[in-house]
Amino acid sequence: MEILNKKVLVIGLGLSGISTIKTLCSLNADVYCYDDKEKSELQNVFENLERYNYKFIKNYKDYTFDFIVKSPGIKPSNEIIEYFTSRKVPVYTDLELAYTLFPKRKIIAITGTNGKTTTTTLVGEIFKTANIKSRVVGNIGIGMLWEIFNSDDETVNIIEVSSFQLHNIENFKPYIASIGNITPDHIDWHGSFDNYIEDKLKIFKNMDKNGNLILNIDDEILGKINVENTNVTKISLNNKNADFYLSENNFYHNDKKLFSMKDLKILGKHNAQNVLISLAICYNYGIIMDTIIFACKNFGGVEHRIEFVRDFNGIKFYNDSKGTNVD
Ligand code: UMA
Repeated sequence: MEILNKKVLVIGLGLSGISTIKTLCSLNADVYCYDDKEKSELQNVFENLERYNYKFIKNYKDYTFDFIVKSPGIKPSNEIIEYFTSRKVPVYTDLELAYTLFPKRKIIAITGTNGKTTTTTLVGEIFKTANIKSRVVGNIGIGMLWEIFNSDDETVNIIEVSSFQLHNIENFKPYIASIGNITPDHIDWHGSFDNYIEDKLKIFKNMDKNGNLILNIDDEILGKINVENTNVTKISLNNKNADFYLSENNFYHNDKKLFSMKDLKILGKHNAQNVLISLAICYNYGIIMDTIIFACKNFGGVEHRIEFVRDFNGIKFYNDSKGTNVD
């Protein structure tokens, strides 16, 4: 996309908005931004953006724009989004823009209702161990556009992707993608579970036979979907027909035993699932299995995700304060 002088409105001045503004300004777009918060509440943001040439506006109806980039969490039913959508102004999130602005960058996209942060972090660790230039970005807490703008075509972008980001994609096309599970979450945002599922499944809609989609076939929804446009690698905690599976607490690739759950520092079936997805992603990327196994065995988990705190009077306490749903 030719971005020079394009008039763009960035809505939401959080992590994603700041990263988007820096990138668009650096590409010499004509950048405007809006936030529900008042100017006085955004002083930190303005300081962060001191070096960039953009305009903060409140009276958005006085303008027209070539396109809008909204913070992922802003609902489609938001008044400003509806205002511009009804005027046929395209609305994207940073995920679509990342692909549109930098189509040659290598993208691994990881989604699922639960476990995506752990999987994304583990995949990042495996790439690091394999000495492959990579960055972990996205829903994990790192605005992706500025990171991708500052990297090169050789760097692999390992992106944690949310349903909010996927809602607004058109052409986004990862090289490898994974969906770990789909259970009800963010229903207030999507309007229904069916809409949520539809948005999650968009992750592979533009993929082709050069790519690979990793699916957890134990999941009620993912086990039933029919994917024809790209290659599929199946993972399972109990089904030996999957490409990567767990059997009697051992990890297998096809029928070759790789290592045992006991070799890992992280616990639980949910983490075994995250490991299986990571194995499949990294193997499909071409990393040698010994390196993948070495990195998995050394992985210590992610803060605030079923993180063991202490044993008190025989009761084990875990910190899962990052969880956003009942599952
Ligand atoms: N705002 C408005 N109007 C609105 C809503 C928000 O003006 O209607 C403004 C707020 O005032 C705020 C800004 O928009 O100034 C957005 O802040 P934010 O915290 O919602 O968003 P970011 O800081 O940009 O963080 C986003 C993701 N947040 C959401 O999707 C809600 C982060 O995921 C992500 O890490 C970050 O981009 C970088 O990519 C968080 C998350 O909770 C961790 N994600 C959900 C999840 O994991 O379940 C999807």
